[in-house]
Amino acid sequence: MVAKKALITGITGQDGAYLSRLLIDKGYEVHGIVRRSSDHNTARVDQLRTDSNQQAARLNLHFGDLTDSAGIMSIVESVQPDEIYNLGAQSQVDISFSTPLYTADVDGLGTLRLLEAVRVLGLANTTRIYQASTSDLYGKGSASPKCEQTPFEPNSPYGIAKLYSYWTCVNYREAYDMYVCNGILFNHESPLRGENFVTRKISSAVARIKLGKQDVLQLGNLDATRDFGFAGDYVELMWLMLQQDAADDYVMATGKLSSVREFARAAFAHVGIELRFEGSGLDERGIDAASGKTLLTVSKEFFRPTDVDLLVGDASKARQQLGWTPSTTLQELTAMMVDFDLQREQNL
Ligand code: NAP
Ligand code: G4F
Repeated sequence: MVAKKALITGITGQDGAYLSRLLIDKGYEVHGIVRRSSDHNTARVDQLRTDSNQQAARLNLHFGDLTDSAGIMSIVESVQPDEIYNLGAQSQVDISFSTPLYTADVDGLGTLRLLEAVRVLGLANTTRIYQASTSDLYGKGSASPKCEQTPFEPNSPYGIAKLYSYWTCVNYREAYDMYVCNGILFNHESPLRGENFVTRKISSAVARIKLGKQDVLQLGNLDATRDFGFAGDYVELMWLMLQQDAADDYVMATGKLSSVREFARAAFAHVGIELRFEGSGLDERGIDAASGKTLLTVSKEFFRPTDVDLLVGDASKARQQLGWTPSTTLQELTAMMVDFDLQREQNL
């Protein structure tokens, strides 16, 4: 049987790494777009290239960038993919406030470039497309939990750029009958999460503090509340979405809430440190109940001009129509991340 071909933008990111492993295990020929960089940026998929010859033979990397229409067109033409997973993005919400134009170019127009490449190359009826949409689309809306019908009210340059992509995908599905799906993903984390995102910032700091390599962890909005899942569970649903009779949009979420403060408390607890919170606002501190030492402080530097206070999702549609449920609990996820960082720090 001829192997299916998948093209992944953002293959060097957290989700790209989990998804490429999943697809290779399913027998796919995987192609990934890698940004040109002055240094090595494929660390998250390097293991796939050395695990076994069979896996390495199924992984093909191409230099490209979502801001470069001609390059994207040329890669799509040469690969002729059965499935495209558009994971590439400037994905940091806080950074989008300082780079709004770049974020709009990559996260908004980048999707249009990909869809146009598929359409212009005559692949509209053969190539299925997954778009990495986001719970950040809901922004400041107060309805909770959020489902596919909940109105979008994005309040960051990132969320607004992703909103353009969301509707572009819906429009290409309706106008050109293309198989295009939006996965509206709530926060999903893992040991491969970038260290600028709050959960990994916490897990890596907890490991360093436990090992005596760092004194204090500085965070921003401790009250922010998120629906944290495990990235390894979420990539399975991305694939499932492209295997249906008809394209549709789905929320992916655990339905459970945790504040940043609670996540930090659980991460410290995992290494045997009981954190007691005192004070409020910028004066709030997390204190080691045993030693009385301050291990966590709040800094203005990590607050955003506008933030999303609470995000929790209702993934009933994915559960009922695709049989998908996330299997990893928040406690397991926290333990997995902290243990990974402890081991990494010990080996440094
Ligand atoms: P990530 O770890 O930040 O990875 C982003 C990927 O996009 C990286 O491979 C990055 O390349 C690539 N990229 C950045 N700019 C690019 C450009 N101009 N052209 C081509 N590629 C570019 O993000 P993730 O957590 O895996 O998320 C994957 C996707 O899901 C993103 O679109 C994100 O916005 C979306 N999403 C994520 C979550 C979440 O909680 N993780 C939730 C909802 C939606 P480099 O490695 O070179 O930087
Ligand atoms: O980890 P975060 O940066 O994730 P955020 O903003 O929710 O975005 C992530 O999830 C989205 C899905 O909703 C994705 F679309 C997006 O690509 C990305 O993967 O921040 C989570 C919360 C925020 O409210 C932030 O203000 O944590 C709060 N926070 C508190 N202190 C912090 C910090 N965030 C970061 N990054 N760093 C801090 O020190």
